[in-house]
Amino acid sequence: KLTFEHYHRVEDQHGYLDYLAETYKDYVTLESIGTSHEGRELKLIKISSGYPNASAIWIDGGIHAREWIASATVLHIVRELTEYRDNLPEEMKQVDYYVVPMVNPDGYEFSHSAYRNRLWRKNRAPGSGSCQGVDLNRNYGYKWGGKGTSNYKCSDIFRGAGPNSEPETKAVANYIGKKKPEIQGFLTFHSYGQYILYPWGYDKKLPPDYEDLQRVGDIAAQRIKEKQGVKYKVGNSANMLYAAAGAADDWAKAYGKVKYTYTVELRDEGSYGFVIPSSEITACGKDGFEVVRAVAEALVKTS
Ligand code: 0X9
Ligand code: ZN
Repeated sequence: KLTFEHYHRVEDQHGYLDYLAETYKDYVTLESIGTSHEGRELKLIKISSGYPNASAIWIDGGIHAREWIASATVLHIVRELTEYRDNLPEEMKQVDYYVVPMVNPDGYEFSHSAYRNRLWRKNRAPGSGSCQGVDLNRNYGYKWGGKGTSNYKCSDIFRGAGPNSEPETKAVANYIGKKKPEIQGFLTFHSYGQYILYPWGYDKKLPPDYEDLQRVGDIAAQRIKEKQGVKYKVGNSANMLYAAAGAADDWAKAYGKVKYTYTVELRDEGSYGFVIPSSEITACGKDGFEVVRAVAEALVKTS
């Protein structure tokens, strides 16, 4: 069991997933979708609705090493979907969930290894010093190499040697590709800034169905505002933040054909930034839950 009062190391996070699979055998299954550069497992937990033709939502976190709150938030959501399943709104019980709480275990562990490494962002692909690692959120194969990326190894936004060159990226892309068209929601959790962002991110362009994406994002943001008292801004990635190509969200939308694709930037708005204290995990977990709920409702309504 996990406490949600602290950030947990990868081993403990995996232990929690094992515990859930053991305890809720009838609807929870675990799978390893690949291994990281340093050989850590990329664990996926599937939470099944039990309905044969259910739509599914993909949820991931921890793609950026220093954004500790992201994987903690995803685990908090997983807890709501399993241990507190009886309390879920009906719509949320009617979709399946594929969840990878920790996409970048090597980077995460590195950011725990010494204080000076706390702000590590990339994975741990071979290299030396800061010239090691690839920004996994610049490594995906849609518009790879475009705006907001670098081909300089030492950069924090190094895009890697080629599209999906990294085992972590490849694992996610392969899996989502395999589950097409079942997966109709894609949520990737990051920090910080309090944004609910939708594609495209590679440039200031909007997908044809952007009004649906804006509407569902607005519903989530409004509920977060009402229940949690904090504001999340909803909009297109490149317009609200900056253009950055080769990110997971654009890939999911373009190649995965996932309609409701969002990048969620959790709390805060900059006071603590990446080093947000663990006392905020529960609050962020609830914020994230509302985004999942809004997407689940949209899927159940339109199916
Ligand atoms: O730059 C990123 O990868 C994300 N922000 S973060 O501060 N967590 O690093 C934003 C990604 C938004 N999506 C796209 N630009 N496609
Ligand atoms: Zn991030």
